Amino acid sequence: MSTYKRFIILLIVYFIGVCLAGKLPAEEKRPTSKESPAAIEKYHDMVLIPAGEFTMGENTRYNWTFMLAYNIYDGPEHVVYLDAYYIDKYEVTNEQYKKFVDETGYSLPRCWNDARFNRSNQPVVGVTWDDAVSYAKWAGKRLPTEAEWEKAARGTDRRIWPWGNKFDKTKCTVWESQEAGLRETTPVGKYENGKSPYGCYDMAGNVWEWCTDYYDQNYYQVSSSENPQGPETGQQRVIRGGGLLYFGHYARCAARYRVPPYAQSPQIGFRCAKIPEK
Ligand SMILES: [Ca+2]
Repeated sequence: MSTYKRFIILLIVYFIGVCLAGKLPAEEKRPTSKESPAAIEKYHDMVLIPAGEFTMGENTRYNWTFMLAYNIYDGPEHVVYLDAYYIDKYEVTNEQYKKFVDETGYSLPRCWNDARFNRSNQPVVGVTWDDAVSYAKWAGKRLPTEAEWEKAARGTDRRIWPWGNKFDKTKCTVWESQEAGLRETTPVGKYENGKSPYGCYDMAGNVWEWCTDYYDQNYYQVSSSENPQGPETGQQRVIRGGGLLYFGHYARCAARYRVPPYAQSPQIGFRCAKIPEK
């Protein structure tokens, strides 16, 4: 092979390399937080979601009719960059919430004495948005933003449910998976095969989970593409993930729902998030 041909081949290889490097996802181009051994020990019940982009929202318009006619739209899909953050692997349990109440004298939530919901390893329910925020502060954490919640649930491949794109009632606690007559939450972490790509449990179903954001149906039209924090004001707060008495359709990772912050539902709980310490 002539020197000239070798030069041309090397030039082509070089340009292909440059083009591929330019297409690396943001996750690989931006620095991510490293977990120190101390952090792993301290936050063993949380997972570190690396910095980077993911696709948020779903473009599908669901015209779904069952008893009621729905026109559900959780879009448009849009790419969002998030800094690294920790998020709880599990919904906050009654056992964890009791420690908070015992230490602070905070009032007990509604449903505390309801035998369907008050076992130690079931998720705490009947808590308002303010209750959830107060617990999170006490724990040295905070509620996740809606974007943080969704990325933790679906990862970066636009999947519909935490485990993939096909609904499976054996991987979550929703209406379709309830045994006859059983209308109660399940212990957190029950569904090993229902985990999210990052290892978070019960992101689909069991209890809806409070997020920090105010709700606005049209927010995705104007939201920031980096670390969106939700609308500045509003009347309702976002809840995510579906609940035990909701159809699996509402447990889609991108499904959005909202309730007034003072709601005390046996189907609403929460999990916490945290920015890594520098
Ligand atoms: Ca849940």
